[in-house]
Amino acid sequence: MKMNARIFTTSVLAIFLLLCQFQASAAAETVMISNLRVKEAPPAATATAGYFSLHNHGSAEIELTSVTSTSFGGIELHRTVIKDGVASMQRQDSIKVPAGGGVEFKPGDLHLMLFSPAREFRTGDTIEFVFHFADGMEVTAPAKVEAIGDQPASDPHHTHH
Ligand SMILES: [Cu+2]
Repeated sequence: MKMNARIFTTSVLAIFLLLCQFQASAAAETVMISNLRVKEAPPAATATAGYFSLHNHGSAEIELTSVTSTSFGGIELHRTVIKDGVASMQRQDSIKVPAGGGVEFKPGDLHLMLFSPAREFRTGDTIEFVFHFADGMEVTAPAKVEAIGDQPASDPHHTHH
């Protein structure tokens, strides 16, 4: 009887591990997070920002609800809005991405607001993030720390006025 119990336990564990692997690969095929980067901040900074590209290769809409990292005390989804020449940041509850679509988190637009860094991060450091979606899917992605300017990258469509 003791032997049977052990075989049973081992089988359950094996199936569980297989399921985890399946879920991980399914998520990786559906969601692609690329160019994930964190803006280098001075040692005393209480917050910095993160940027990335997200593409939904699945056949259904996905909804990014939160991003977490053990390297920060708190993370919010923000959008910078310019109204009457004044820039302000608005917290977003979630970001929906249609099937086959994508969204760009970039300077001057959508960004991750990263509060209370656990330590000082320097250019070249790697920080791990977990992206959480409304359907329970989780995607882990590494970010590179970079010196990123506050202004959006120059857009060739806007160089001629
Ligand atoms: Cu912000």
